[in-house]
Amino acid sequence: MSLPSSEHFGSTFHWGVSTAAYQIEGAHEEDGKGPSIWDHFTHQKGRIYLNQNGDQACDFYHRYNSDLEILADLGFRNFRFSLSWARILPQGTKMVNAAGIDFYNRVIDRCLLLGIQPWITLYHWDLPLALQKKGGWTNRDILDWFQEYTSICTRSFGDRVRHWMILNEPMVFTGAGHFLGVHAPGMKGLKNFLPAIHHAALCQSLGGRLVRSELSDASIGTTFSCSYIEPASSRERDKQAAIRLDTLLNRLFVEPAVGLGYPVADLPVLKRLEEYMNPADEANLPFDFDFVGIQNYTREIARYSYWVPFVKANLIKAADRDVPVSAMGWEIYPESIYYMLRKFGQYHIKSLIITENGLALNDRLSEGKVQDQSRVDYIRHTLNQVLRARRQGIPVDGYFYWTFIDNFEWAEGFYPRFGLVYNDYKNQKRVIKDSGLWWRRFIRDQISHNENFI
Ligand code: IFM
Repeated sequence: MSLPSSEHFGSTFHWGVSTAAYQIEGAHEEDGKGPSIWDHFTHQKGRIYLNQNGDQACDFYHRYNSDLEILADLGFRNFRFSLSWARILPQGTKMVNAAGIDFYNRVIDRCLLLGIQPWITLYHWDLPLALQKKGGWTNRDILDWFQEYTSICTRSFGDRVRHWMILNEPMVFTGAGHFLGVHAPGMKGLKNFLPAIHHAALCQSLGGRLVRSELSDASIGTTFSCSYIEPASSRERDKQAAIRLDTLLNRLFVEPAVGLGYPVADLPVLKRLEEYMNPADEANLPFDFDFVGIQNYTREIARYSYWVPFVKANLIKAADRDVPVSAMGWEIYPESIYYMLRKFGQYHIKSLIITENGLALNDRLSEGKVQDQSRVDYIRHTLNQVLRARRQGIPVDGYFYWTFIDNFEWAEGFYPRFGLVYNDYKNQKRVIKDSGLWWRRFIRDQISHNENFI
């Protein structure tokens, strides 16, 4: 197949990179910032690979000026980052930290000066610890807390920021953080998972409505993790297992948002969400998003399992499947993004943006270079799949690579490197990887039409 240059996507296609506050900022207790659940969680022994934490991370808090220059130099015109709720409201509500607002004002202004559009995610997992002490996402009061926080953000930054995303991957922060307990706040079980799901689903639509009422010109989205899920065999019970996991991992949050309600029919345990629902809730779950962010990294293979409660299914590790794997242990499978675009395309959402996609490798710095040709290959294959979907009429209007710079990868610590820019954590020295140089050519100079993409 011959390949597209960036021109093939059209001049209005958004090319960008994505990041998140806790993963890059550092300065975890500087200038009045309050602690978040991730500050707390990472300081508990045994939670994170090698007991690492994001106290310093990439020190973006101090280095944003030069980092944004690198970003602009690579040719990106869109930068997705999240706001740290605890930097803005150290106790979660009431007292606003002016220094926190000031920091994000400086980041936004720097972006605009460099010709970069800021895309803000309101919540990327770092809940203020003070709110966790009141139950966090399991407490229905989060609707009020989130409303107060969102209002402060839109009023502070809405004059310059057009693109807003309400939540980052609610399935992951509710599932990993409130059911499995492997992410902050480390809660487990259905009794935490179900209320967290319902309150997150309500906040995603409530946040959308609020941003729209305060900023009439805003383009409002929210983001979903998703993976193409296939059954391990043609046996009926594996097929049904794949349907249940697809319901849980891919459909749970988007369907209430588009007005379909929770997908109870395909995953009956979700009926128990009713215990947490007030009479008006059902009507409040939908919101007419301007775009939905798709975040896809891999494909999963599902099989029936008698032993797994509620879903009666599990995922077969990529390492046990004789397929290429990333440093996260995820199968490297670029076609997944095409199937996910088709899947989300069925919901008739106005616009889909790939707000995250990328490849984690165990990159090495050698003689001042990072040679990551396999990442370039992955990106090229993936973009071909995005173009395939776009040519079939699926309204995909942007692609944000995850991530700009190597950063703190949650429970995996600093080991997996996803960045286009290598970070030497000993001295915070940045080195543009070969993949970053490739992007610069791709976006800026437009790779030749004749080059073979695959
Ligand atoms: O690093 C994360 C990000 O915070 C959310 N989406 C997936 C990425 C890679 O695991």
